Amino acid sequence: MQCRKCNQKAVINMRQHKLALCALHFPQWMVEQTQRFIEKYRMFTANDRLLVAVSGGKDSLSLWDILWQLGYAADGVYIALGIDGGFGYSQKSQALCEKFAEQRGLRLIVVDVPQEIGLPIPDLAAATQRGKNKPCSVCGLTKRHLLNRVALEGKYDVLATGHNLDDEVAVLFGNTLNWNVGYLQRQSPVLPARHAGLVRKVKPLCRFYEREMAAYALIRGIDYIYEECPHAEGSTTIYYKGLLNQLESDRPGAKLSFYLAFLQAKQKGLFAQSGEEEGFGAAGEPLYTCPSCGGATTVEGLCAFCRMVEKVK
Ligand code: Q46
Ligand code: ZN
Ligand code: ZN
Repeated sequence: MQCRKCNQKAVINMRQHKLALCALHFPQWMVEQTQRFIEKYRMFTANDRLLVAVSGGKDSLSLWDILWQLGYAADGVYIALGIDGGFGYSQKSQALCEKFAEQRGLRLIVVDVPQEIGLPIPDLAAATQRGKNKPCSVCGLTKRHLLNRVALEGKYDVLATGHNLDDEVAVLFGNTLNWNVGYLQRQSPVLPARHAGLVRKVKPLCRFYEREMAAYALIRGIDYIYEECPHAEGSTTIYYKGLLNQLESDRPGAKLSFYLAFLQAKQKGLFAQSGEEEGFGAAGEPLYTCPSCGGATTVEGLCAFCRMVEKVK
């Protein structure tokens, strides 16, 4: 297989695009495509200050690398969850983020959950009803809250995350199976800030396959954590990803067209878009202000994060 641009040996063949590229042209193509998606979905402009949520994994570090190459002013934020899993998961991933930032002279903000809240995620989950079986719901809530807070406090215009197409399609698939209209209305490459306590969120990698991200990180020599979080095992998302991979291998491009057709259908009004205005969530639900942290909440009174922290205290 030869590179379409230079006829050298191709390192990747993207069947859904009928495009094979070499080790020089593939990363260039990824960077150009990202810029195209940033413009197409009106994610942000060169004047915006960006904050990239990095986990130490290939997607978020590659996103930071791409934005850096494109010349955007992007700082990173790492949430230290205090998860060990027998191999120092959090410690290792933090070290990789720090190394990445140092190599490129970028600013990394680290938020330490045990220091902030008093307990690492697994203990926090055990101390609340929410984490009875798995710490993931407590972890997700904590990450969302802290990322949003760091972005607001630092006066960043946008919070960027490294969700790739496989992530987005697995979520879409799950929400479609359950016809979870509220979540479907919210799923988008851009989530505008609908409340003074919320920051704008964007997903510039949402159209790249996981294998493209892995190839990019490898070619760019990005040192990332290969191990998954120990709590990810057996998750529904991983199960859906397996099913979708099977579909993709029989029908190349199936994931991408499922996702793009969903975005188009939404644009055409498949789900009545009721909550475009500030003060309302994507599903049109009113947003209140948490009296403790000033964040947005769908119920009057403390937000879910502050309630959890109260409970732990
Ligand atoms: S939610 Fe669950 Fe992840 Fe948190 S506890 Fe690990 S697997 S890191 S994306
Ligand atoms: Zn080439
Ligand atoms: Zn709150």
